[in-house]
Amino acid sequence: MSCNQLVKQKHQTKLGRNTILTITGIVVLCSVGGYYIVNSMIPVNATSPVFGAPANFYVKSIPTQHGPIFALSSTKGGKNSFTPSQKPIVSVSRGELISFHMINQDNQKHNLNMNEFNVHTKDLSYFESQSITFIADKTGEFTFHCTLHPEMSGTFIVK
Ligand SMILES: [Cu+2]
Repeated sequence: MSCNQLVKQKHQTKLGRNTILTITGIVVLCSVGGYYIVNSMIPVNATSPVFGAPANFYVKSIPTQHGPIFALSSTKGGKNSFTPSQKPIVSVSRGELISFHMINQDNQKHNLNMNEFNVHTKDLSYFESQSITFIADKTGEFTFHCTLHPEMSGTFIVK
């Protein structure tokens, strides 16, 4: 084997090792990334991922003269403005994929819960937000509320 060939062979081996390392790195990154993406697509009241765009509801907790309330906005039906109301009402169809995006705009902590659909945010601090996706898998009238302020509530209707 000539010196030239030896150098060439050594060079190829080195390249090969780097290529393997790069591929391993990409595979690991994709697996970890994929795991989180697929995991984030599992509704909180389901066990397998759901592909599709959810109906988005934006919930703000805001202070009022009469205490904190939930204010609601949705992308459903082209509406997209917050309507302050003591008791907001959300109406959806059975089987719909729903995302609640909650942001706390009050300087005390608030959360949002709806036990029937396993919807529970953590206690959110000032301007902290959390999104929860679930399937409206049963019909009826349900209440979502803040456990820290039982008077803070809204109605969730599934038809
Ligand atoms: Cu609250």
